[in-house]
Amino acid sequence: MQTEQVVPIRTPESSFDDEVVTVIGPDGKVRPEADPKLPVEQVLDLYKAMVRTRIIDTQLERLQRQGRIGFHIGSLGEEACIIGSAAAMRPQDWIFPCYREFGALLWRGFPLQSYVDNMFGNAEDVVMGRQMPDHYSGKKYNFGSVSSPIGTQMTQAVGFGWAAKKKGTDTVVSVYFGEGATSSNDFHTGMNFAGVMDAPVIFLCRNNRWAISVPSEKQTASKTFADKGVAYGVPAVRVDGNDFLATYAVVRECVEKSAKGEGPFLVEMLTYRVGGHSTSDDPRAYRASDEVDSWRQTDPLVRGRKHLDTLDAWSDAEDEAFRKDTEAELKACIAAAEEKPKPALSTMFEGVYDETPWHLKEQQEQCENGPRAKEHH
Ligand SMILES: Cc1ncc(C[n+]2csc(CCOP(=O)(O)OP(=O)(O)O)c2C)c(N)n1
Repeated sequence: MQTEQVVPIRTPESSFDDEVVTVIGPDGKVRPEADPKLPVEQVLDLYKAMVRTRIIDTQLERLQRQGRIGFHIGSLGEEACIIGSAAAMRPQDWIFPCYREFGALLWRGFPLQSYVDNMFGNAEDVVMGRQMPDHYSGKKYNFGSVSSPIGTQMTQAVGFGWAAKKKGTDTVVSVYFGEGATSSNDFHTGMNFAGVMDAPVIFLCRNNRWAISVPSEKQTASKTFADKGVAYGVPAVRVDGNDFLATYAVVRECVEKSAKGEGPFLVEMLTYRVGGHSTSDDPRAYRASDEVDSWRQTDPLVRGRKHLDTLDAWSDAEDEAFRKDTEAELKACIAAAEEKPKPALSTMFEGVYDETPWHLKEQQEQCENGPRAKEHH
């Protein structure tokens, strides 16, 4: 006998199942109805930024293997969603990074030399060597600090966005995070607050399928990560994160709406972490190589290049020359960064207080005259 259902319990259906925005097809041609119709020069700039990001990632991984830097966390395979979304933000908008978005920082105009100085933690590193490599900060470029405890940047971004709104500006804030971070407390706090306060925040979820060794299907019982927006009253959308034009188009639309006070958005960008979690990780311990190989087929740079071919905008010779120039520029930055001294011991006591309190002065005195000051540190 079947019991009649009287309690209207809803099963978790998804309204997003097959809805993924794409612009560039596998043949490189665009779907005209979704194309953001950027000028060719801008399309080319986006492509070049993706290539530059890939070159830097590859070289930094080598440097870590050679023992010249201690760590790198990269964006191999995720270049399109990072560059496409960063480019969709207007200059007055703010970006709050996770830890894979050095490409977005460079897109904002942060000098490559400063980024490389951060990798070496030398005296010219913006965070004065106090952090791990890849923990940069770019206030002058409207770019928040990397905060490695998972999810914390989301509440920071929402607070910033809400303040901007209260000040009467039309500043929009974007915040990056991986799909694993949607299980953090700060995701829930941030999404809830943004939903209630209509904060102008674009939540950019890089669904790269892995949170270190945890696959995305073990991260949530929700059918998609975009579904999580619905629970908080935050409009959400899924986009092909390996398609730089689709990511640009979707995020741009969210920015324009947010700037008009039409509230927060959640964008789930579908991509894949082709490399290890960081240089400290060996993914062969937990995932099959054929999975990685199949994602290599959807490489955002290859698709981007195919698109440029349809525009007749870029030749093999130009591509090769651009790669060579970028490699040379990077090599020069690395050589310069390696020559620079480490931050002076005294800088450890700077940058927190406007006026140094007595107990720090005492510690500084002891430190500068103690045995450590005489040794290499
Ligand atoms: C609060 C906290 N818990 C655990 C960690 C260790 N940790 C560093 S990265 C990471 C996985 C994050 O995965 P995801 O959010 O999907 O981002 P992805 O690395 O894939 O870009 C974890 C668990 C941390 N940094 N902070």
